[in-house]
This record gives sequence, C-alpha cells and structure tokens, in this order.
Amino acid sequence: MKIKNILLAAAAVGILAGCGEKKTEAGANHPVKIAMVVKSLGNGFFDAAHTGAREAASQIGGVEVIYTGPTTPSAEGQIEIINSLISQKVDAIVISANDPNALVPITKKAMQRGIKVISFDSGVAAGGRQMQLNPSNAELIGEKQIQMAAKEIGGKGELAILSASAQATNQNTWIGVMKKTLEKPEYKDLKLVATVYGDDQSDKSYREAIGLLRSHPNLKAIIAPTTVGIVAASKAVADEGLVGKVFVTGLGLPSEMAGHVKSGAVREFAIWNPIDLGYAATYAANEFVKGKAKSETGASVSVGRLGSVTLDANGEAALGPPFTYNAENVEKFAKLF
Ligand code: RAM
Repeated sequence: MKIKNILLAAAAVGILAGCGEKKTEAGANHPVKIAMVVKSLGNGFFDAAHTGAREAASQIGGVEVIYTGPTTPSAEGQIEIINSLISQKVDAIVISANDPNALVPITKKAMQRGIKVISFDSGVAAGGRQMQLNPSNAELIGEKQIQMAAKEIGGKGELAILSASAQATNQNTWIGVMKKTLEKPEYKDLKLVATVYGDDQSDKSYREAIGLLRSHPNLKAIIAPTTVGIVAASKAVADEGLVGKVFVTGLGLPSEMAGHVKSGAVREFAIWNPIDLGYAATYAANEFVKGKAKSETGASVSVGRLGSVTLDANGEAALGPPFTYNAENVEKFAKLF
C-alpha cells in the first residue's frame, strides 16, 4: 500500500514537473506507434514486408504497427496519409516512397514534430528521412537483371523494361544501373528498345506489356524490376502465345511466379526476402525512437535478428544480396513469400 502511494506521488510529481509528453505517451501504458506507409495497398510484396514488421513488433514488445498506404502508388496519396499520421502523433514512419523529392516537405514536417522517419525499399531523398534501408546493393540488383535476360536470350536481341511508377526511387535507380551495364562490351548485342511504366497496377502493367509485344515484334525479353510488373508481363506473354519466343525476367515473388516458371514464360528471376526487409526497417525505426540509433555517416543501426547495418555518407544502408529462383527452387520458396 505504502509503495503504491509513493509510486503514485512520484508519477504525479513527474507529470507536474512536465516530464515530457513523449515520455508519457511512449511509456509503459502506451505502445510505440510505428506506421508502415507502403507504395500502395494490395501489393503482395508489401504484405510480406508487413508480416516482417509485425514480427519485429512482437519481438521487441510494446510496439504497435499501423500498416497503411494509398490505393494507387502516388506521392500525393502518401502525403495525405503522412499528414494524418502526424496528427495521430505516431512515433515513427517507415515508408517506401513513390517519389524521392515530392515527399521531403511532409516528412521534414514529421521529423520536426519528433517523428522518426525511415525510408525502406524505395527511398525518400536524404534531407527527408533519418535513414534509407535498401534491400541490397543497387549495382548488384541492376546488373543481375541484365545478366538473367542475357542468359535467357543467348546474349543477343531486343529487350524492353516494364517498370513500376515513373517516379519510383528504387526502380529508377536500378534502371540507371541496367542502362550502364548494357554499355559493357559483353552486352553489345543487347538492345534496349523501350522502357514503359505499369504503375505497380496489374491491369495497367498488363496493357503496357501487351503494347510492348505488339509494337516490337522482334522483342526477345522483358525485364520487369517490379513484383507486380513481372506477373503481368508473364501473363501477357502467355496470352499472346509467345512463350519460348519472349522471355520475362526481373524481380518477383516466388509465390506469385511459380505458375509462370512452370509455363516457361520465365526461367529465372530474383528477389530478396521482403519479410526480412520489413522486419529490419521496423526494428531500425524503433532503435531511432528509443534514441539508440543516430543518423550519421558510419553509424551502426541494429536490425535485430539480422545483425546490424552501417549508414553510408548518404544515410543509406543495405541488407544482403538478392536470391535467384528457377524451376528447381521456386516451389519451396513460394510457401514463404
Ligand atoms: C514492387 C514494388 C517494390 C519493389 C518490388 C521489387 O513490389 O515496386 O517497391 O521493391 O516490386
């Protein structure tokens, strides 16, 4: 009884002394609120990242994950959502950005209000976040996709890229690497004839893929550096009766690609573990909320069961290399993501 009174008194003093709103809010009775803002809802890749976010939250304890995003991948939709998250006084925002620059003013506003902002997957420009977590090294991801396409078509012929939205930070970075890679002498017989954008919407991606196939009759490969685009391109190739003539590759989820590997529209594709990516981004966000991580070049940030990552001069860090999937292993991984 006595102890209880002392605790109550101490708590009262704490409040009267103005212990800080944040402390009270993030205290024992109030979980740390981490909002995961994805490019758009209904994308299996982000559903897997959400699974990882929930895993991090339950491992850490006292963390509530708010999973949200616009219905179509636009910066405007994300800005509206972030405005509302600022009003809700979340502790951190973990975002995969639809545009590197358009989001900076609103994420800066969030940071000014004490909200930690971590971008993951598709980055916000350096001034608008504490840290960017890349799934892997951008050079590796870009080069890998050219290597896979070259292998499938014997190093010779026309290829096209079916991307996500035109402003997506991650896809644009990888496309930049792909174009540079194509300048290497070993790829001199590969010709990039078009780059189109399906906005990570199944129907638009499908229409764009059909458009590519019809306007480029000599096309040999479509590279889709998006899990939504690669499914749509595979379906378009099958529907046009071009399996064995046009090969699709890029970045896909084994769970969504197994059927297309079986049909022969795809021989090989790559991806990293999206569950791990969502887990690591959420874990890192909590480290910033708790004041255990610093937004500085060379700073080490713990990412829980995955160890730690180190921030480069641009405030970016990367997880491991992507994996390659084909007929031999796709079914096994299809059970995971
Ligand atoms: C889509 C999204 C995401 C990207 C993956 C590969 O799901 O565009 O940002 O990382 O594809």
